[in-house]
Amino acid sequence: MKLLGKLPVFKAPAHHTGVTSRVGTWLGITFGLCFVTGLLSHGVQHDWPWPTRPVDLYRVTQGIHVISGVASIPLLLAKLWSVYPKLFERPLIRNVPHALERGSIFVLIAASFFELVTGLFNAAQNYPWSFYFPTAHYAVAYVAIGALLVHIAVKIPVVRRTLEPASTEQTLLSRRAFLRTTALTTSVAVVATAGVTVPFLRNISVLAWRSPGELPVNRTAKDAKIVVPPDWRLQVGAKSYSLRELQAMPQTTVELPIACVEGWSQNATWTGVRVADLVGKGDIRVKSLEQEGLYRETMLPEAFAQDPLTLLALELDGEDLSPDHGYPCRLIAPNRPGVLQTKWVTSLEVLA
Ligand SMILES: Nc1nc2c(c(=O)[nH]1)N[C@H]1C(S)=C(S)[C@@H](COP(=O)(O)O)O[C@H]1N2
Ligand SMILES: [Mo]
Repeated sequence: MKLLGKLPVFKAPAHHTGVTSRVGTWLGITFGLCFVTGLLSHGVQHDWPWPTRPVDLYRVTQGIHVISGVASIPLLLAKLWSVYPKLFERPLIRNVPHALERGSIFVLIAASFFELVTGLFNAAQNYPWSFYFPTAHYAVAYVAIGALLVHIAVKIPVVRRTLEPASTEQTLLSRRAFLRTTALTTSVAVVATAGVTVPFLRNISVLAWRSPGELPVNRTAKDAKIVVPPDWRLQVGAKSYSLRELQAMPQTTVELPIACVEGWSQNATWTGVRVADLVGKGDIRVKSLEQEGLYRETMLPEAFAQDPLTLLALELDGEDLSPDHGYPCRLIAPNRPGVLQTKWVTSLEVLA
């Protein structure tokens, strides 16, 4: 046994450090993309400066966030598989640097699993936990990326060495096979889900959690307990407008996507009154008829409020808004996350 163990040919190909390095490099890239786009998404939802153009920018960054997250799952599993024997190496701890390295790996694995699992459940609109997802997902992202940076710093010399060509033809081939399988699994995972946000993949994304065609609904009028009073009027500062009065104002039609933070996105045609025609200069507080719920009101920065594409929409795809899409009126603005496209709007208030 001892003798065989020394022969490289008999070493399981997947457990070779060359494989670990390569899969690790891919994983580093998908994790990096996921982290950066996640930070952006967090920023947009927390009043960081964010442009109104290109109109699809958030759609793209959030699409990359979810797709790179999905790709990371098979890559992480392949990576763990390739280092699996090492995780149980004895002695568990050799010295202080070794202890630190092992500790960071443990943190890295735990945090990565937490991020990928919570992210996946969130994308599937399923919240089987009691903590508030965005805060936990955001905080643990820093833990994961911190541990990853330590891990990369420690491993760079090994990665450099092992990315060089393999020693024998046979190990080379079997390692390639493992890498190819990993790449294939990752591609399948991506293609199977990316249709939620990439239009031309819609029809082949069998696992996409949103069906193609209709604009999806995240929170229905019933879930939000919306009751539109018969004498509903839109309140804008001291003024107010009935639905008929809004319909009688100059109407604008725009094509803009809803880009949900949960990853799906879809374009639609919206018709309504320009917000800039209703309010004066300044940031705007947009309130809805919803009594509770995190997205019942939002802040619309001045650059968005004054943008000619930003509407208080009365119609979706040429028909009156349905209750679920925000009847009597809803906000639609360019390059804004779905959570901030407030439905069932009841007042606009210019903030000083
Ligand atoms: N008042 C209110 N507006 C809301 C929400 C909400 O919960 N309450 N959900 C938002 C979310 S998360 C998304 S993705 C979009 C979806 O719009 P749609 O249902 O018309 O597709 O509405 C947004 N507007
Ligand atoms: Mo959303």
